[in-house]
Amino acid sequence: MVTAYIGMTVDILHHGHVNIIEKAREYGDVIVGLLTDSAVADHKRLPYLTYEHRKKIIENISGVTQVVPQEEWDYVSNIKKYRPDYMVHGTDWLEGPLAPLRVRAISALNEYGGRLIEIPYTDGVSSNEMASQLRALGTTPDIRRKTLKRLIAAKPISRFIEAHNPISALIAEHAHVDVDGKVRQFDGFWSSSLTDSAARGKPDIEALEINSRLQNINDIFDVTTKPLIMDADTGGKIQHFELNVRTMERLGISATIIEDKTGLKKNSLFGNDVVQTQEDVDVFCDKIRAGRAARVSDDFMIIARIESLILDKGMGDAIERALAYADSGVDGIMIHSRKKTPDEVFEFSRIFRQNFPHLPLVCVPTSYNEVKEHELANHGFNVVIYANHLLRSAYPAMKQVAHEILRNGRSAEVEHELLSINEVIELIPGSK
Ligand code: SPV
Ligand code: MG
Repeated sequence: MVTAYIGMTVDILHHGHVNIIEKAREYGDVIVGLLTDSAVADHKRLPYLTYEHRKKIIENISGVTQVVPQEEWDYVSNIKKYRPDYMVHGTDWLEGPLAPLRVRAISALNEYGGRLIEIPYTDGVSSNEMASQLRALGTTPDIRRKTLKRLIAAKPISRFIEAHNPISALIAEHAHVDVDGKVRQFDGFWSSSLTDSAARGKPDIEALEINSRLQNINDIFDVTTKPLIMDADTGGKIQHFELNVRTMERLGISATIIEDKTGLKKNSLFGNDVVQTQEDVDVFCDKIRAGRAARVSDDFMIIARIESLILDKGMGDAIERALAYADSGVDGIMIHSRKKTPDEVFEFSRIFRQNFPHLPLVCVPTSYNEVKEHELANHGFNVVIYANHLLRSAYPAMKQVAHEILRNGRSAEVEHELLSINEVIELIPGSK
């Protein structure tokens, strides 16, 4: 059997894929190496569709003989494994960030006499272009909700950033930088009680009505596609939490984080400068169980946030609570700290991981902000949340402009600091 190998992601199937399959068929039986979520995750945005859904689509395309997983961005290990007689690829990798993959693929093929066939890239279709069209179409609550679990499974660490309104969420949705040929971007949004409250000029004391928080998230969802984790403070009364879990899940929120405090909640970063009471372990476990029982699908995650280190209760208390919450079936643990270094959260993770090697761990490095994401990942964290940075960056800029206008009696001096009208139009689809 003569074989021809093609590596593909097939998120949005288009005629470019069909062209390449037809070409490969001229050489042999077509093996599609379908890139897994983790093969893609480090290099570009996670595909909209799961591996299983993408597999179902591609294996039903005529001309495809076999679909196998390609677990890496690089082709070499599958070339070695399947030893195809031909490998077929578009000419888009002759230069640019994909060029090193080409060099390695050629040398792997040369080892046994496999041949590379390159065909011109189909004009007018690029996956990136398709992705922006898909963004314009939006997403569904189901697809959005599931994405957090997929990210956790696919990436060493997923990065979330606070969005307190739709325009900050649009910035978080689109921000990207190229680092070493990989596109780095935020994986999703954090709906922060602190910044949602601050944006409305209110203190972070669980005073905003949940409906106003959810309406804000709904407005964010109107114009974005990435997943969102909601800070639900203490979760409130158990019976209210059960109802709110249903609403969050239906909206397409991926996870809620509830903190083990009781009474009038104050922001954690105050620590013991204000009176804050931690919830009884058993009562909090009941809340976790009630929330889990209330949800419709297990795509929606309930994550317990431990405040022991914030309140100087010690590592022993933090671990004891973490083990109890994990035993009660929670879907993840967030350990919070207000120290300047990550030492105590690393220590927490080291001990916790001895008991629960895989339960997702979340951290919020607001005070220990020198730690790098890869260090957090190496210490067992799955999700990092930049909990307040877009709000904190917006307001100094506004204040500065307000002062300059007052000082100068006009706005000309600050014009260069402002978003141009063209940039507004670019950021907000449908403006023209
Ligand atoms: C929030 O962003 O509202 C949080 C994180 O709960 S913290 O402000 O650090 O308590
Ligand atoms: Mg909060």
